Amino acid sequence: MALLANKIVCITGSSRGIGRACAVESARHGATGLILHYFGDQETEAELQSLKAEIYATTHDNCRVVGVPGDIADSGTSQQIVKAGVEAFGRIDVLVSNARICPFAEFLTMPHATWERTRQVNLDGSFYVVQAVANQMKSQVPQGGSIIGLASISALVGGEFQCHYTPTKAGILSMMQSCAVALGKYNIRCNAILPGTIVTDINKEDLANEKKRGDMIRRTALGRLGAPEDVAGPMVFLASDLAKYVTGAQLLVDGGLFVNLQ
Ligand code: RM4
Repeated sequence: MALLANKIVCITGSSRGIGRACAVESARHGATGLILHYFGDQETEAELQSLKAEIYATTHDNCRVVGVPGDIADSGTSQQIVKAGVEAFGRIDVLVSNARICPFAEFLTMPHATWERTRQVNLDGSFYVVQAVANQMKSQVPQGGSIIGLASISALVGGEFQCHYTPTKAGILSMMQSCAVALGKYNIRCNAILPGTIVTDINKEDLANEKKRGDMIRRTALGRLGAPEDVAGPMVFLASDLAKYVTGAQLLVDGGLFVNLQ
């Protein structure tokens, strides 16, 4: 079933983790163009090359990929993303605003630079790319698109070493709600995905602590932590026309972590 047939999908932070899984799943679902943003250092450059190879090897033949490097905290990167996307494909149907960082840290001793960088990447970066792509979606014919903000279960609950990070996730959820209201008249839908604990590079160190890992697994109703692929399916659904009346929604993708009090 090709839910994204002929769609042009743009993903920030696509070289690894959830963004990467979303890229592969979009191609599998028939997307014909992928605008893949990545950070642009040596490591993410290599990751993007392997992602491209994976997409070309494992999905359909007519999916073209355009990579756009840059720091998402810099608003110029978002302008570049739109420019490269429109040059290659003429339009953007789907935006997955995904690029995030979470340097786990104690609150009381946290350097302000950690707070600022986390806010700049997660929240400012989201604002810039959502605004830039929404302007493109407004001006294209046919008008409209689907914007998906990667928020988190952390938009709803706290974390001892995440006092800088959880406010950015709450902010992204709130941004999607207000953008849904602001952009509905342009046929642009905006929704938030709230992943639970998904095993990626972002929490590798944190989950290396066996006790913490075990505790997190026990809290899920499904008895396991998430994989990036677990988030990609719901992303495809929200991006697709199956979700054409869904806007301003929040979708927890957490294996039942949030509801499990006791
Ligand atoms: C999530 C949640 C997870 C953590 C990631 C980094 O939103 O807090 O448990 O691993 O953030």
